[in-house]
Amino acid sequence: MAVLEENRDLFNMDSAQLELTPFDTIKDEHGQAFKFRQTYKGVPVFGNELILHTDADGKVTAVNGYYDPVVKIKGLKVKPSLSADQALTVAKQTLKVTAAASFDVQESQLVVYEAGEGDYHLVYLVTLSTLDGTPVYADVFVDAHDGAVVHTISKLSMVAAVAPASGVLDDTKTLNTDLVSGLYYLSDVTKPMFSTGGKIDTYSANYGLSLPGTMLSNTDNVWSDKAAVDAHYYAGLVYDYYYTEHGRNSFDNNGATIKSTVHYSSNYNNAFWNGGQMVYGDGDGKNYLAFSGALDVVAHELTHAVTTKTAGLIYQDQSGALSESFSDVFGELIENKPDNNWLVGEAIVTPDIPGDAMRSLADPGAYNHPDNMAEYLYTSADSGGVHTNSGIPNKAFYLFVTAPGMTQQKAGKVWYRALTQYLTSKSIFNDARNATRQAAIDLYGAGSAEVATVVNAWESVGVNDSTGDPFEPNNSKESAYAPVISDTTYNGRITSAGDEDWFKFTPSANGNVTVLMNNMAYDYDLAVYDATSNLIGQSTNRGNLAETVAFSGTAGATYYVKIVGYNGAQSSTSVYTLKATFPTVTTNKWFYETLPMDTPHPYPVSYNNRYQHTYKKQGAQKVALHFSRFETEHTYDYVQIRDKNDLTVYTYTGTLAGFWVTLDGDEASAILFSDSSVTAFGYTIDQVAYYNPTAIVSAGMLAEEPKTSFVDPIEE
Ligand code: TI1
Ligand code: ZN
Repeated sequence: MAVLEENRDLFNMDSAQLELTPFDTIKDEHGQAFKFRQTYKGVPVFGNELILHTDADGKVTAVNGYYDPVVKIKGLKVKPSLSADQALTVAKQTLKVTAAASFDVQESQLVVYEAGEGDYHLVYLVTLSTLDGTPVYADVFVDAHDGAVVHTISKLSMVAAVAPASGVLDDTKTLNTDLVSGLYYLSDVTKPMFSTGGKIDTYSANYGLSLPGTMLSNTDNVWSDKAAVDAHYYAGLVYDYYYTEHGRNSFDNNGATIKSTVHYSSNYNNAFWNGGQMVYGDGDGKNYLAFSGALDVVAHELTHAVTTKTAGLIYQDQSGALSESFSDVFGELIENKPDNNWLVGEAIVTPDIPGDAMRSLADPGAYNHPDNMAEYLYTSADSGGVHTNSGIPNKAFYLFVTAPGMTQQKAGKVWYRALTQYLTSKSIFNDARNATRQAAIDLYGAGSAEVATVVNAWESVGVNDSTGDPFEPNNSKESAYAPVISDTTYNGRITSAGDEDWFKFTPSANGNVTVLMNNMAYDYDLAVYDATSNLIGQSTNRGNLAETVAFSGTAGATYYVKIVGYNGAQSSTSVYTLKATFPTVTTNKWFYETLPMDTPHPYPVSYNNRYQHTYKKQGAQKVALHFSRFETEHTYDYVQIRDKNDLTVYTYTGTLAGFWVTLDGDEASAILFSDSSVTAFGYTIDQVAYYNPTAIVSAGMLAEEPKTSFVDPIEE
């Protein structure tokens, strides 16, 4: 201490006595080492120690280590505002071990911690270790003044690993596993939530009833438990959907660990969310296979957790049927089959009967479930028919998502917003109608086709707005409802004796126009006028016979449809359906070309910036490349996508599923960089596309808009 005091200027130290505390000495035949910890007003400065060495004669030979002269000029208050117990609670929450029954280490110590250059905090350094659940051994630095978690350090050597495995249907997939102290666990530590400790952990109940059971583990990272493989893998896909599609970080949007237990009970024919985790039965093998074998079932269960954390729909009667419906809907959206058949659970239901399922969104009636309020089932079974009456909102969603111009992605945004921002625990179907309508207004604008489409969908299943006709006020030509979309059914009402309902539409090409009114309970009549109020045609059949007006329309002309009740015929509850069919030119102007571009397979090593593909389409507003296969050595070999100014817009590396990349401008280049070792397949660009809104559209050239992938693994 005296030597350090004498030399304190060397370290910019004011006083060795006040700033250093001896804590250890080591002696051997070569001499001694004296260890000192830096302290500030008696509080240790985390990580800062000095070691003074002497030779065997006691002569000082060296001083090494870390001492920070800056900490004392920061005026840090060393009297904590939080108690050690409060810090302990925060630390347990952070590590998600609040439920752990016992801790092998549970310590806390006040230290000064430098979070970033010159950013000092008085913190409780809390160390926790438990084997209850997945092994946890970590340091948490909790600010002793405001309780914020400044930093966490996991002290277990967790190594994220991957393993190929096959699922319930013998399909192969790649699992994320975790190597902890020599054992591999079915624990996915690769998701963004892991930065705050969130994982996907999969357990087995071993055919018993206690939950969560035991974490699945082995020493060779070989996984033969197919139900567990699928529960684990599909939970990851569901996490990814909510995270990338809706920015939702796990079911609580706060990175909560997602737990699943398979092999619950024996031959158990169901799956459920128990309030804290997912639970899967193995099925009896005849009526059901293991329930985790279907992505839509896994998504159904995890969506119950999202619902619980958001709308909180009460699990009975209409609110319960809504909960079931949201689970089914997101089950289908997450399954996201290109040719979605809207069948729920088809992968695991009655393996001997192909094409069979649990429920159908497209046709609930195929499973004896109602698809209209008129068929609503009043029952005390199944919590008020939650798995039956869900058919009504399921069908509304189906009508919405399959309407012209709608996509699964757009419909998913509307349903998600309704669930998370508008619905409440007591919500009934009518509230869901209003919630999805308002969500569509928020996302697409009050006059958008999306709003009309969603209102129509609910009307079609008999979930009517208590305010009556959804298209009011439309009592005159001037207030005619627009936009009427071709080939789309509108459900209006003549609500009083003098009520007139007006609609208008504009064909964008010459050709046949048909206006059809149907489904009336009373005698309503139909007329069509042009913009200068000339009568184009009318239909005044007797009674409730269908009315139709057909004529040859002109591109760009606006036509007005008038509906009136004959002789005062009216009803404030029964709907008529109106459908206009007219020629339209699609506005989607993506043009596809097949222009294969391949790297050599495999690509050579040290191929830096020498291999380049450029797709140029003079005058296009956007261009897009479709990579049907992409495999490079992760991190070391990568592909840059550059725009026409040679600016790198995206960088891709590793093995990626087929994806589109879209750039503004009329040129896109892919450039491969490889280092001096390890090669892989490279890539195949099998298709390209360009966007040109002024192009003349010819049939057969249009397809869906390319999807842009913004994943930039290197940036991440
Ligand atoms: S959330 C769970 C409720 C189960 C209650 C009993 C514990 C549920 O709805 N499970 C789904 C599972 C499912 C999902 C099966 C999609 C097939 C497809 C379910 O529909 N269960 C049926 C068998 C039911 O409970 O009536
Ligand atoms: Zn359910």
